[in-house]
Amino acid sequence: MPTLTTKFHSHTFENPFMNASGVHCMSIQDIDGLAHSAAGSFVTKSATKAARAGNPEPRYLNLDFGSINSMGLPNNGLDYYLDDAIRRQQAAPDKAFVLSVASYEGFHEYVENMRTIQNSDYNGLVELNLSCPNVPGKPQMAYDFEDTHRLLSEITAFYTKPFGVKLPPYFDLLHFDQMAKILNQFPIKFINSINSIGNGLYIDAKTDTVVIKPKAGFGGIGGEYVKPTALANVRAFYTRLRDDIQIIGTGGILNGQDAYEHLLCGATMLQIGTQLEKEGLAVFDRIQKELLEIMTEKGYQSIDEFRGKLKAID
Ligand code: IRO
Repeated sequence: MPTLTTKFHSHTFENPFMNASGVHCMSIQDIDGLAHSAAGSFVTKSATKAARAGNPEPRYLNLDFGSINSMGLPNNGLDYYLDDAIRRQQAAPDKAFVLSVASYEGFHEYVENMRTIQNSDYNGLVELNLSCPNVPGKPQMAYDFEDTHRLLSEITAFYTKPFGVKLPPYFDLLHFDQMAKILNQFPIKFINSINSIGNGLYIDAKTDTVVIKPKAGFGGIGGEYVKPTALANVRAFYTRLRDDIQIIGTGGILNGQDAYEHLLCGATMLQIGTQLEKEGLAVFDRIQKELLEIMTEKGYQSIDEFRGKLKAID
């Protein structure tokens, strides 16, 4: 029987699967569900300094081929997730997870939130979300290359704990080059590609209306729709980033084959968003079985044997 054991940063996980931030991780109860599930690890809902109610509803809809959301960063505030993270870390030091941090106010709140974590007892992994597409009037940080460079400079001037960045999808090879060049200058431990494809539009054919209320129906697209873009982003960064920067592959993972493809492109951990929302926690068990079947068929004993080994046509 092959193993799904995965080394990520300084931690070893039974398998690479996690939730994607935003799904099943708003409350301590949600997080407990993940902690007790078959997932190898989990990430918390992106937190802002202050608790937020988020955008007006309806703000999420499952679609035949994915999902659209404009949640608008609803969360219980950084202290809520940080206090819980510290408690979990003290109770089970070997059960690593990821604390997700965002910003509502922009640049300075990102810095302030990271300072809060630096000054806390939490010393586990942090995912800095530079790619929320759904706050009206606020652009996605990681589409501004100069600001991203400036932000990472400011943060790494004081931040000494392990962290990575959640990126939006990029669509141009030059942008992969530019962002990789920036990220390679900083002591980040990982990236997470991709966040949802921002500002898509889904129309209800019967009523000729949009399906979510915020931003006139514009929202982040996830699920099956986004897999080719997600794979391209994982692959593009895998071939451009320093070897010590690991990749969390997120986007369009519905089954074992999707997971296998993300790993083949170079991902180390794998996050599931839309399909977790649709299927619930049982998704983790199913996908692991499917991935193990594929590995068995191909004669692989471990993920390390095929990670990153996507073949090109000569
Ligand atoms: O609307 C959200 O809360 C949200 C966030 I922070 C994000 O990073 N990605 C997304 O699709 N939705």
